[in-house]
Amino acid sequence: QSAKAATHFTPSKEDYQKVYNRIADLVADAGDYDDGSYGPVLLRLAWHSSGTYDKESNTGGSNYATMRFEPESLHGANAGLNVARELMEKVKQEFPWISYGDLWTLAGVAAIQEMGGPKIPWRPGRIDGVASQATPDGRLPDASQGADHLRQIFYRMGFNDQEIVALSGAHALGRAHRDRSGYDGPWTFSPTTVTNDFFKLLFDEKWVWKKWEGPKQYEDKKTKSLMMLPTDYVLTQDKSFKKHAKAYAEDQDLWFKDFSKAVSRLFELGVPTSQFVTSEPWIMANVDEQPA
Ligand code: CCH
Repeated sequence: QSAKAATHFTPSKEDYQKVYNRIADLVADAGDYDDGSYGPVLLRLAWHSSGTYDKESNTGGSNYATMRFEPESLHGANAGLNVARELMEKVKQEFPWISYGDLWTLAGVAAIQEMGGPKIPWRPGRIDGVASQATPDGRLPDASQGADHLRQIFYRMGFNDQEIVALSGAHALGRAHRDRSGYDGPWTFSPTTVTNDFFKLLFDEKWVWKKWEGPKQYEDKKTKSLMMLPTDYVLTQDKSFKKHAKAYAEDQDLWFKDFSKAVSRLFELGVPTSQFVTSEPWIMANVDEQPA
């Protein structure tokens, strides 16, 4: 790789595909970690590095990967994401020419695609920034709040109600950790596969407050093994959110299509168009679509 670290190396789509493949290897090679995959925590890293965007001041977003620096790395919302950043550090060592912003968002793309989700159009061009470009704490959503808060946070990024709901379906994946957010448990029975089960379960199960010492969260009455955050449950209570959540519960293809579009945009927040190396985003190949 040393030749490729030279200043004038211009990586091609094939070079980025190699990075994607390396990330995909690591996603699958998770041993006993959580549910056997690093996919969910990598997606969360990509989302938290993008979701700081503010369209008014045009600050935040995925461009500068400022979560590498304190205090952003220590913001409460980012607890546990050191796992994902450290994992990506291995990839960075092998492919030193890629920027952290491109690496982290490409990891989000690989996580979704390799866990059976839709293709996420993606293109490189983010550049490594400096600590002073980090945004203040409080730009990411607070799970204990309601519909007004969700709108305030996501409208600030430039998303509408339909996109807020589409993005929330990511909670089909992964789990909450007591020692990270304080919440506990998975949202679905298949936390390493991208499905519309998050929406289905929201409507099909009866959700009751969990009786415990931890932060207020819901549990499914039947098995008591699943959870919903207050911000998840509100998607069934707010009239406008509910309309979209119902549609996604009934039609996984529709959700895949809308989720793909919204995530693709999410990962580009804060990146000046002029920085992208291509006007048409790329579709990266899944590992199983490539010759062995
Ligand atoms: Fe989320 N999320 N998220 N989330 N999230 C948590 C975990 C994941 C909120 C709160 C939490 C999105 C939106 C929201 C993932 C992707 C997305 C946790 C548990 C909390 C709390 C963290 C822990 O303890 O480890 C709130 C509030 C919102 C408001 O909308 C969006 C959008 C996305 C992606 C598109 C993923 C994936 C996880 C699982 C992480 C893991 O480690 O398993």
